[in-house]
Amino acid sequence: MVLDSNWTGEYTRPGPRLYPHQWSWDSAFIAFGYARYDQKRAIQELRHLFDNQWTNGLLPQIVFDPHFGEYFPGIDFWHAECSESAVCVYKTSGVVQPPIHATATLHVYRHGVDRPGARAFLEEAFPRLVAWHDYLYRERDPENEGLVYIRHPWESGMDNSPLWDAIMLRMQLRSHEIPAYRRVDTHVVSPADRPESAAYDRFAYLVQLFSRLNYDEARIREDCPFLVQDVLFNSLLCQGERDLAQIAQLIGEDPSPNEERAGKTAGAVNRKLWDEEHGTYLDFDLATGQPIRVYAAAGFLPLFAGIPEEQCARRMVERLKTTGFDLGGEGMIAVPSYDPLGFGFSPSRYWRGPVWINIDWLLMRGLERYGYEKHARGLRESIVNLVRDNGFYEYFNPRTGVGHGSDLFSWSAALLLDAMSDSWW
Ligand code: 9WN
Repeated sequence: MVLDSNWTGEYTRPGPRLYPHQWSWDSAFIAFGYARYDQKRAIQELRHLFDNQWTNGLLPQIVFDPHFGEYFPGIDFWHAECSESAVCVYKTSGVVQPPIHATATLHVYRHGVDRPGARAFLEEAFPRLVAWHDYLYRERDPENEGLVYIRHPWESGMDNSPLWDAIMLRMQLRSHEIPAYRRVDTHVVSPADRPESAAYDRFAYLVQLFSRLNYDEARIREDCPFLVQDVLFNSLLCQGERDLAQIAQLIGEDPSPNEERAGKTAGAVNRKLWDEEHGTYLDFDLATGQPIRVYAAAGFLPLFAGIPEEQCARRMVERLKTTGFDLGGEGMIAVPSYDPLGFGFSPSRYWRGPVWINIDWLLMRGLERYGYEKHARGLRESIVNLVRDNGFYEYFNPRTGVGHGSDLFSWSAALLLDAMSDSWW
């Protein structure tokens, strides 16, 4: 019902009023849900995104729908036409989101009832996915480490997380550097749920910087104050490469380049991002050359990609149980996006602590992958109960379950459908 009401005929809106355009990782999460009951739509959803890929392989965070104007920043703020690579009628933003698309594509194939149709889509999607991952490794991994960087909080998908606070604080803007803009989000939902205006000033500043530099990645890399090797982004890329290798095999292509890249990224995540002291993974700030010592739920998501050794996975589960995340305990309804005992936690403000269904779903599948059946089952029940009792909200207070942000949020519905089905691995 939620997915049907957000379906536009070409793609699914993440939320009816707050997010009327197409968002990249939302579409992938949504495809996991459609894969269970409407293969045609799952394919259309991903195809519409791939059709707006830049010629350099960048898969945009947003594909704008000209029928809906009310969103900041809209098409005109991005100036994607400044990039030589954005030939796609210039209707996209100029940043990306976490690369979970290969995993979604393989999932759609696995659950496809129309087998020839499902296979044909694999063939169609394969070059798009290869171009997307090639772009990331080519443009975002200049030292060839196997780790790619993000250059805007929006690229993490966890836009207002305490993970970014130190970088945001460092960005001392002068008034003439803050672009003129008018937010729409705070007129649609409560401003108390959304990022503060100082965060939006910085979000907008970064967008203006990218368009001023014509989206030239080499120049952006020199000037951008936000360059982060993010745990979640790289974990999803690693799993994406594993799945791309599977797709290659299914359509008779050589899987070895993707297997190698997956191995290289997994190795680099373990070497550079593992925090031995706290038994979790940490983002790395390329501007300071230091780890970002902020403990968010995303630090546990290498489990989803099978990255940690068994022994590290055990430590992570211990840590999830004994910190404010309270896995399997009575204190939290589900695992919050940020440690409730961490500095700057908020139970209701966007990405600063509420439960997000996508994060808990990734964690659930990760726990399942490592054989932590009881915890995976507990998390599955939490996801189902949370949505059943409180509605299809974008995020939820981890103590009370009260919903926040957009109502009728598409990925909460889509991932609920997937969570209710069998184990994956
Ligand atoms: C900016 C659409 C998107 C999600 C992100 C979430 C939120 C946008 C915003 O909504 O971000 O991309 O305007 O706040 O943080 O993960 O993809 O649902």
